[in-house]
Amino acid sequence: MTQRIAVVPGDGIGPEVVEATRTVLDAVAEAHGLDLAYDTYDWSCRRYLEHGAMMPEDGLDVLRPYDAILLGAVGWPGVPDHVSLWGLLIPIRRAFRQYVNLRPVAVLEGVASPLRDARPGEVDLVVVRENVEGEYSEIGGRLNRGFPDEMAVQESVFTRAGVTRVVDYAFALARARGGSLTSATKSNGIVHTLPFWDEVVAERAAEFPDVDWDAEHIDALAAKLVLDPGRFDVIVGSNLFGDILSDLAAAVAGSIGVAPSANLDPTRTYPSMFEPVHGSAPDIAGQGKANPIGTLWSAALMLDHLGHAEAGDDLLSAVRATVRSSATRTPDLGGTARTTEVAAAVTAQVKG
Ligand code: GGG
Repeated sequence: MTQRIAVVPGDGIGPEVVEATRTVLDAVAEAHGLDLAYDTYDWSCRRYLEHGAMMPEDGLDVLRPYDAILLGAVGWPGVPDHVSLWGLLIPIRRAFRQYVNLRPVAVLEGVASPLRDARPGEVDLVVVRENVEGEYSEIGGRLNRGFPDEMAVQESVFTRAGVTRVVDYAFALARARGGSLTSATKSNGIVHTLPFWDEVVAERAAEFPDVDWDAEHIDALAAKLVLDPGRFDVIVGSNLFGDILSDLAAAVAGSIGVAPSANLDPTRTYPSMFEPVHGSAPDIAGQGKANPIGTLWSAALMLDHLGHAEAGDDLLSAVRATVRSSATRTPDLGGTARTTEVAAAVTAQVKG
């Protein structure tokens, strides 16, 4: 049966890394006999500047029937970041109840971590970011615009259902990995929402008695991720904490250019969305230097989610082999390879 994938390349380097990934996916599909079909949508800041909206009014209805969504990057100078994000990425995450944002982090062989003790094989963790509530909330407003007493209020939203489901996902993942769980909190300073988060984590822990877990305040956790990244396995955090921690962890692993993410609806009622963690990088857009590894790794997560675990593993092995060779590393990894050359090298690995 054909599986249909909606492709939204987006802005900046998004189209470059997505095109590279599409080439590789064709090779993976051929090698594994997969029947994947793609439709591409030009929803982006360019569209916003031309039509006043990042996507058409019925954009979410267009995406709903797909089996998965592959997204590149969002954001471009001239369009405020909150406009581009709340006009495309965040509505998709929310409408399709993608309440888990899964962000694996590993030091790949050939990628130098800025930390002398973080070596390949020693850092292998997953950040589970709550993806549809928390600090990313539309509730709030601005008052007295332009006056000296101007003010802004933003409400964080933590629901029992929302915290429970993401924490359960993280505990189950830690169990499946034979690892441990760390909960990111800040319940000493944030007096309502994060003590509530802590309570729910402790309650859910009782359902997973075989999983070791602890809670760390986000400030200490950030320091420990730098000082001893190898001690972490699964980290669960609220929307904002998970976002920041996963960028930090990606930097610890050597480059945000290789970091993947999966926005998952674990119930599979709606399509899940796969995107690199990095943004649109306008400074290098159009130069052919973008690192496609984050998108390729995200595509491997997509294949796994679509039921093609072996194809996903093969793609990830091809990515690992490509990064191992200095000739096929992009400038962010200290190499000189172009985006298309990396894609060609991964394709060659896939074809074996
Ligand atoms: N690859 C998607 C992208 O452009 N992400 C940039 C970004 O700012 N994301 C914010 C978020 O994940 O909350």
